[in-house]
Amino acid sequence: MAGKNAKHFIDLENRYTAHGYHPIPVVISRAKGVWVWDTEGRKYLDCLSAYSAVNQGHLHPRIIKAMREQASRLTLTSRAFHNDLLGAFMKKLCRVSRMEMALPMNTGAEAVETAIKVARKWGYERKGITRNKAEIIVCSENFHGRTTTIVGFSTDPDANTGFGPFSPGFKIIPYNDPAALKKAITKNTVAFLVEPIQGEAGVNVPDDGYLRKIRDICTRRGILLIFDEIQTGLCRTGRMFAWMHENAKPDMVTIGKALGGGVMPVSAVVSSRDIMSVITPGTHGSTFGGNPLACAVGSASLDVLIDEKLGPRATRLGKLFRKRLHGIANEKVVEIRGRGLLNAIELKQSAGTAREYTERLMKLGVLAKDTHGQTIRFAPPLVITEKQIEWIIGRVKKVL
Ligand code: IF1
Repeated sequence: MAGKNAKHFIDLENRYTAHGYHPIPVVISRAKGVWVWDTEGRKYLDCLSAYSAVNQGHLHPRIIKAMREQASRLTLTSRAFHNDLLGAFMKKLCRVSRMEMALPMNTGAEAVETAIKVARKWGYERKGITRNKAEIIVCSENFHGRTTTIVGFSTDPDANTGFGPFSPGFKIIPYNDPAALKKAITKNTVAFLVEPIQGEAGVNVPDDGYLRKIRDICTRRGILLIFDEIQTGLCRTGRMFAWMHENAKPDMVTIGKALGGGVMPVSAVVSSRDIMSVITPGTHGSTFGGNPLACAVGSASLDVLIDEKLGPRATRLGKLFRKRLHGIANEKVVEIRGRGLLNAIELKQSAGTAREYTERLMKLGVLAKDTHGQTIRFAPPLVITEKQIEWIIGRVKKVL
């Protein structure tokens, strides 16, 4: 268990902070690269990366430098005025995502809410769908954020019990089932919103070809394909975006987490000019969306991913990680799955809960997070080295 010093911080947090989480009992006070240190100086390798928001590693020097310099010049104007960074940052984001136009927001949930609004408005204005009848298809076991509209179409009771009433206009189909998508489309369908890999559901990797198939169905039926790449994007699965593995270019992408370089919330929706043209002055906005500090940090975050080739690195080291996990898997392991450096081990019920394993890993200096009972997710910063992968494997072997 955490020492007395840690206990002080944990008690204080528990007393004054709403209990939305059941954190691993570690109190982090410093971080650098793949490493974090607790209040008593113990060192851990971060295998969560703040749920893939720290792909570039903690306190990346280029990102911190960009933040410091911009913070000494200009941090916030609101979009009631122009600023000298937003256009260039949006152009860079469009280039890396192979899209034409972007809309800057702050958190992932805001980006998803924005995508929902744009898709609906596009449906009414471009497809002639009856007002307030727009339908968006989503998948069971989805995770797209915590706002009431989004949790309204969650299939996780923990995420939505007690938060109703919810927004209508969402239809739920099974993940990884193209036929189910075909059947669910009606004359009022405007979009299919889906994660290329379901993160929270336990790193659900769909069959090869799934992204390509749903792209073709959406094209044929004239509905928008929206990939939520807030967790899978920005090199985490080996490509800049997961859709690129199958060249299944969507109509819209939500981006967040590592776009903020592990420093601050930066998110965005990217799409075509035609689709984005439904947004006109006064129809959408955000106090902090596109703020100069976020643009400086976001731009440096993209530069680091590209210049340090973190996509190919995630592919290479992800393959090594899964190969080593297969090498140490025993009768307790049901499945090892993942892509790039988004990986997970699923344990048998009889092996005990994933949470118990994460607490044992913590004692050995590895911080990983369980998801949905029996799965441990491993998503270290993409700057991790081979030697550090071997170090993690040695400790996973010990707890297995
Ligand atoms: C929590 C999960 C991960 C996301 C996808 C949108 C968002 C997320 C695919 C919303 C955020 C975070 C939220 C955090 C835990 C974490 C998480 F376990 F909740 F599902 F990563 F898998 N789309 N995921 O993964 O982005 O508004 O948080 O910036 O809420 O517990 P956000």
